[in-house]
Amino acid sequence: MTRRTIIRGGLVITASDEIHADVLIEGPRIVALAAPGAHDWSADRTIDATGKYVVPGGVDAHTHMELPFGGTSASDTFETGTRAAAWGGTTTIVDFAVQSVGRSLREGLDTWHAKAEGNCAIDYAFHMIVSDVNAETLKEMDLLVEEGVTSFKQFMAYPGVFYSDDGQILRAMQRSAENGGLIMMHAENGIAIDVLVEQALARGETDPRYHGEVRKALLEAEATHRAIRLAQVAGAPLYVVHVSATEAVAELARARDEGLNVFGETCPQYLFLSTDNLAEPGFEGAKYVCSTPLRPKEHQAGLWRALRTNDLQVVSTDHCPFCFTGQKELGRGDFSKIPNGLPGVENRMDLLHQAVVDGHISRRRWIEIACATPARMFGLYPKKGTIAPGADADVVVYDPHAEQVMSAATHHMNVDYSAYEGTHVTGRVETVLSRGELVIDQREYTGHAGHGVFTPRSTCQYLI
Ligand code: DUC
Ligand code: ZN
Ligand code: ZN
Ligand code: ZN
Repeated sequence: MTRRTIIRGGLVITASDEIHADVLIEGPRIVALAAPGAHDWSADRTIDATGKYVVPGGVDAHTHMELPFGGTSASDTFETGTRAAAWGGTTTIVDFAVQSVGRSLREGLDTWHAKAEGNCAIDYAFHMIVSDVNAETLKEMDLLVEEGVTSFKQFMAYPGVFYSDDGQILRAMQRSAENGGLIMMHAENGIAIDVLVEQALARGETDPRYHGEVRKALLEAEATHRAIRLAQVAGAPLYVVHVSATEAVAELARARDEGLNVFGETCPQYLFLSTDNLAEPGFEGAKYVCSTPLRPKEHQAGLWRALRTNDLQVVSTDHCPFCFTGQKELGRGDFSKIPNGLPGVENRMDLLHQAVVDGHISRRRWIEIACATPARMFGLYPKKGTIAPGADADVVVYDPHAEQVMSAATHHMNVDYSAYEGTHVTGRVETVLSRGELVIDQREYTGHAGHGVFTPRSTCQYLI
């Protein structure tokens, strides 16, 4: 017998609607919505959501579990990171498999499958980081698209590691124009940044705050512009990851006004944190070193505005945690050696709900940028990202009135600090289902490693 669950009496919020409804789940899927009480459904389990929101599980389209980077490795494994994601109301991650230079995409993807398989609490999918564009790689891209790995990240930053030059970028974009893949761009001029890093260090400017000064907003905007025009020449869509500078947003807005299939993502750290954090006394600023870097506070209003006008479409985390002790500390005396990345997979849904409370976005927009659009952008909709008959029963019961204080003492990410330590937010995840199974049951973890499965994706469903 298939297990039946009813979620009763909540306000169901999707990207398009807010309705008071009961939700019927059979096995792994949602099968019906009905006016509260207007049915004679029987169930094995009833969840009372009176006074609560019933929302789709979050889709975090940008995470780096166990990423080897900067001489160390991101501190969340697929097991700890997906458990923390579930605690924060996220039920799908799209993580980045990495091609090493000189190796095949296949080898990189297999390596990431092996890390994730059997270890995840929630469903997962992969993007592929393309570090070495050559004739073989380009052919492999076609095969990956067929296997449901339909997006490819390239880097205009990090020369010698992940970096692609303009010719390699153009070739990959041309290929994606043919095979339906979506190129995701880390848009920062890494060649110029490396010159500024060398000059800063030579002047004795070694503190974390100089990380923000050398990685200039103009160099993000310049790279964003270049990526857009290369994509236009190739006739390919483009998704720019972790947009932090308003100058880069302006490039995206212009391209979108021209009718191009150009999309942008930002992250909670750019909306809630700033260079003030990077400049915290002593070496504390290292906790906030990520790329693109945090920007002066003035950029935040422009990012919120772009999220409202749809010049930015997605908020993902770029979750890439490194412990302060032993990992961030690798960069004492040289900011360029601080591993780049912030923890956040557990915090995203709550921080964006706080943005609803603060009046930056509406409730439906919250669900759109955190669930529905990432699912559409990366070919997971309507299986993920909405509450509708036929969709996976990835559902969060959210208490919009609960108060919480974010802290490393209470979070579930495997990292020894919180980027949001002491931040008060209104709203909290109460119960989470993943494909009909309880993963969080009234603030108790009931999930298990291996519940989450690899989820192949179709091509982008968000093209103009
Ligand atoms: N940026 C980060 O902050 N960390 C990992 C990779 C990246 O591009
Ligand atoms: Zn990046
Ligand atoms: Zn990233
Ligand atoms: Zn299970």
